[in-house]
Amino acid sequence: MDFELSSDEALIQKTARDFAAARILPVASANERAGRFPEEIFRELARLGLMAVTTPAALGGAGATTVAYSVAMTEVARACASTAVGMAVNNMVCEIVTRFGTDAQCSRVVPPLTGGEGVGAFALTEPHCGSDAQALRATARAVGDTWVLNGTKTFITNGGYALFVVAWAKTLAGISTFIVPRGAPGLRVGREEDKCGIRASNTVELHFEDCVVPREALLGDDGKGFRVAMSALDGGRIGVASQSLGIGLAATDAAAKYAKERTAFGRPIADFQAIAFMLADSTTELEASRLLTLRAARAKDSGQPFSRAAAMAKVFTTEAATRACHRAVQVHGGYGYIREFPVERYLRDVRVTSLYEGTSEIQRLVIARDLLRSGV
Ligand code: COS
Repeated sequence: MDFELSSDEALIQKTARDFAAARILPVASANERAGRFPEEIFRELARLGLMAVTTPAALGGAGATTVAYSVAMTEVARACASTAVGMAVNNMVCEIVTRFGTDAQCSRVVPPLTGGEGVGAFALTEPHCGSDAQALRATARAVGDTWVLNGTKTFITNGGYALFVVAWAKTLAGISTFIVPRGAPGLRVGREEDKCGIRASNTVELHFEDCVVPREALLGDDGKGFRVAMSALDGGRIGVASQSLGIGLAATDAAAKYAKERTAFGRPIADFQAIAFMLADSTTELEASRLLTLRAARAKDSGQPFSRAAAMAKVFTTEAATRACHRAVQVHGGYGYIREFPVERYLRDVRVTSLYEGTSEIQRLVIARDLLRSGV
């Protein structure tokens, strides 16, 4: 397995790193504290191709690989995990529509999302079901030349700002996928969640109340939407792994810097094995995470099955990054628990990564089912 980046991938990584340092990091902490959705940053990310990295250039994307997407995501998340999750969902929505949409759907929906006119949202989860996605209750009835959607979606990232929502509902044929534009009659944005972390991201309920969309809003085949959702989540899990890697790296960087500056008993605390070994463990686990994540991304790029690889990357990386953030707070002592230092934000931000786009338990289930079916 080749883990070297191609020159295009390295260029995208550098573009993301430079932009994150210049434009995202300086406002990350203030935006997170204020719960301010960084719309202007998303527009600038779109201009750089980073809101749709794998989408073909003909539709306004960067036309690059999943590996390029992964390394760009890590760079953005190193600066601001809230920005990273908004970027991740937009990338995922562009990929779903490009993959399953008709030419007409692609040309109507994708260019505004790649061009920074607004963001996309992914609406699967409902108040009573997250892990058990097939239990969703939203419905879609065919009425004349329209579909009429009813139901409630919850924890919808970007939902309050979405230009297009990709939403799942049950028709007579089964779970199906719909593209719902902003302003569709009967689509109402509900309450915004007051979250523990990633507070600059927008997380809302969406209510579909006799929401009317045209027949052409159906994405893919009627009744085949569950597969669309599952295959989108496989890719999304590489994004979340990449995001959590960025948060873990930022926390470990901050901890290493602090350990060299802070003295105790007459020496920098980095001289104590108790501290140095924490940093060593975080760095080792994050490097293993990086390799698992790149491996999943390369598998996706080469057209191989990658569900298991993506689930392994997600469960390992999100949990390793969470440990790294805990250690970073520990290295800072009391200073790790106050807002003057960034590590408390990393710890709050990282926690959601082993919850959304499939909990750690769901990743283990996906891995176990696959290995019991196909062997190790
Ligand atoms: N890609 C394509 N198709 C898939 C798939 C995948 N990764 N995983 C499952 N499918 C298909 C199966 O092949 C099966 O198709 P058929 O009905 O044609 O045989 C169908 O989907 C049902 O699969 P399965 O029986 O495995 O479904 P389960 O209800 O047991 O659910 C889990 C599978 C638990 C893995 C799934 O519900 C899941 O991932 N849940 C987590 C959802 C999630 O991540 N939510 C977060 C939302 S975004 S914040």
